[in-house]
Amino acid sequence: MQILIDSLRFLFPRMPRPGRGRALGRTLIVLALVLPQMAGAAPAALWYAAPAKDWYEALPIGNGRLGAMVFGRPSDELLQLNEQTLWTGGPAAPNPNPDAPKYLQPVRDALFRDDVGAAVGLLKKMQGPNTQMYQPLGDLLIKQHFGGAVVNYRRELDIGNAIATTAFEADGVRFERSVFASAPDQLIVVNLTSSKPGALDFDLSNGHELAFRREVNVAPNAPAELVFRAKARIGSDERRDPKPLVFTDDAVCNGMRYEWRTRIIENDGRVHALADGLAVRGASKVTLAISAATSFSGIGNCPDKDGRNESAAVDAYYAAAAGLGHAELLRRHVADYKKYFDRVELALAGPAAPEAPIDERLKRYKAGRPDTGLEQLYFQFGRYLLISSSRPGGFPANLQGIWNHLIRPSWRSNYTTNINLQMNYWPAEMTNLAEMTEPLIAHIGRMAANGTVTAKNYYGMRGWAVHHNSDLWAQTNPVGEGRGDPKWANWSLGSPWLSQHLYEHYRFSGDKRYLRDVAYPLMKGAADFCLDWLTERDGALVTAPSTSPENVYLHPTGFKAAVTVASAMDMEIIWDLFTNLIEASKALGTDRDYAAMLEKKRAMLSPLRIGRKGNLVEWYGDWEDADPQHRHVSHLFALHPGRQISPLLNAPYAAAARKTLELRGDGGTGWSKAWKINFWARLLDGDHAHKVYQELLRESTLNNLFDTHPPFQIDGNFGATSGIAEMLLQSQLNEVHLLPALPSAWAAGGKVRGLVARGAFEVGMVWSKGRLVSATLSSRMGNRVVLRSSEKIRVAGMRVKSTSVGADGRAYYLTSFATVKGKTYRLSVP
Ligand code: FUC
Repeated sequence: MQILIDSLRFLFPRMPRPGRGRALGRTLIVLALVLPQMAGAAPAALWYAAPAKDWYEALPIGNGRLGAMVFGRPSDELLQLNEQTLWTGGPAAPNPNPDAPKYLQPVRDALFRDDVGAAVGLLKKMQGPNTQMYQPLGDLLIKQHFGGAVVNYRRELDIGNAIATTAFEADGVRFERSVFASAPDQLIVVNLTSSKPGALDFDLSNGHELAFRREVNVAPNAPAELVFRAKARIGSDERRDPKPLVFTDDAVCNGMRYEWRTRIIENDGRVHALADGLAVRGASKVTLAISAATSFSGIGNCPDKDGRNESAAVDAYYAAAAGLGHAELLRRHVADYKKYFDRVELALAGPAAPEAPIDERLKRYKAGRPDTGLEQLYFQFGRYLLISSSRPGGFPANLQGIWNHLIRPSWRSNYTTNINLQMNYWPAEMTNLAEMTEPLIAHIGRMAANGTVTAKNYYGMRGWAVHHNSDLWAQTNPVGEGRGDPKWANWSLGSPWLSQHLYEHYRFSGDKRYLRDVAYPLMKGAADFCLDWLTERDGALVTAPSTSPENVYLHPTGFKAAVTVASAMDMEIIWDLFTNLIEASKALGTDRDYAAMLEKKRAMLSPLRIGRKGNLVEWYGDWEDADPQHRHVSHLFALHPGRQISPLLNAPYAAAARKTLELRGDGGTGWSKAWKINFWARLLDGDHAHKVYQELLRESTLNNLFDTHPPFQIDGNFGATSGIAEMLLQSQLNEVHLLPALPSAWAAGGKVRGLVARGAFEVGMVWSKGRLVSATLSSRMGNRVVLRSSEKIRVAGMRVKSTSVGADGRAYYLTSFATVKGKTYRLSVP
């Protein structure tokens, strides 16, 4: 028994200590029964028995700013590199379409007389330039020479330590290469070894689709290095032939410079220069350090003439890490990474596929074989991707995080704000990665600055406006260049939706200073825009023009259109912002008059309606959809990520949301499925959420576990990670709801540790046979907690009362008690 207890304690360090009575006994029995089937408490690695065939099988590493896709090819290894600030173009034009404001009233007039065709034509006249594109940095090629055939090959991505490793044997020699992107030292580090002394022979060279300059430095008394210099394209043109590169120092703002170097920092062999690279011969252990920088010096600066000296920046990164060898760089990297990653642990009981390569496991999963190990790995992989693509001081993760090898990536690999950018950050707070929202919050600040100019220049309105596309330069104008479909180009409610993230950061952290100094002023600016944007019709406040991204309706009189008045989503987003501001003003004890005015306006918003089919009405009328299974489910914003609809709050609307989802179906792009996991979890239907999760893994997941739209788009990874957290814990209604939507596939047993709830609580739970067994609650701010659970709750050392409540045909218990900041409470089920 003691051995069992010890090993359980190893797996579950926060397990109650002996002497705590019956609850401990039950927890132990449950764990003893469940553990043998656990898919593995430690996060496994993604491993493969063959090299990547293409980029979509390569493995991503990143430190927020620098990224690489590692192919793991034995004799011609390829690392495709990225740097987060490498984009085409320069500062966004403040007023590219001075004529825009004069069309707003005519658009409204046309809409109000049901002349949608005229409104669409006029809306196109209000568009501006498209955004810029995120660019690849270049390729590092490692041509390794060895004799004999490759045997015992394995490549893996260890997401517990953020290291990609490739290992194989040839001619009796074992070769190993490991790659990691260090955040503390801002370098990508590649370490190569051979088991036989002197057997490591390889050539290094660079590559890129666009022109670049190369330098090879092998001076005595200096580390050998390979230098790559180039310049990004000026415009976001989509012509097949890129504009020729211009290397000038003239006054014209003509694009971003960039440089990266591969330096040999440790080497026990010989090095010499080749015409186009470096040769290493007779080594047994070599470490390369890649440093990169662009001339980007801020969103308002021309990256060429006002850019920073990128070479000096590359040097500075090396200088800051001077003297650190591979072992120390690795130690610092792992310590930094684990500080974030180890905060959350998820272990699910249930069938785990036998130890097999991920591509093999995915194949079997697609064929219908259950694999809870894969399901829990994908959750942790989402957290891995967020830590690797969004670090404080940097920029938000774009449509591809930071990983892109194409000079014309899909949708410009930009920031798309009618769902995608927001979805990237859904898991951040809940899965204990709050720091990773800093780049988003900072960029919202930049968009607010540009968006203030856009609101004024495009509409003559106060506050700040963001349309559906943005980029590094924080562009905020409606895109489309006069040819874009208004169903995406003219969507104008980016600022209130993004403001939700500002407020959620407060709800999870309880940080009032941040709320007062950062979030509140930005949220208020977004509300000012909404107040000006709203107009009155038939006694209600409506938006006009309005769209429901990016759907199309069939008007009863026979035409198809996307532009309407007061789409449900517009009303829900504005409701959300006003509600958050009213709450924030109360929490801060300020701005009471403004809050009172918002309350009045909120009451006047065009109301949500239930339609003929029992669905939630998406448009101004209860009209049919041109594509009833459209990937966007914009009108369910109120269910998720909003908090206006819930089975625990307003069952008829929740039933309408359910009907809407049934009519929409479970299909869609990767991100669409990911959103649906969240929706079903919010409807407290874990089985349906799990079904959609299975479909995401089966139909929208690439062999490297990247989500695919298709093609690759990272939002689905993040959205699914959020959805899984929503199945285990919810708190949007200011209650900490334990296991709100546990699917039967995971009911047998499981354990989660480190999830975060609004109100600033950290939560751990153990469950078995679909019931909560025990939990821990750590209070970060000392707030009062209201727990919602399906079982009565006991709190060790406290007298608490669980009150039974019914909601939506289910029985729940509410248990409320005051908490002390910094204290952890042990909960059990009597
Ligand atoms: C929105 C979506 C598309 C795609 C793009 C990046 O426009 O409708 O499906 O995800 O963003």
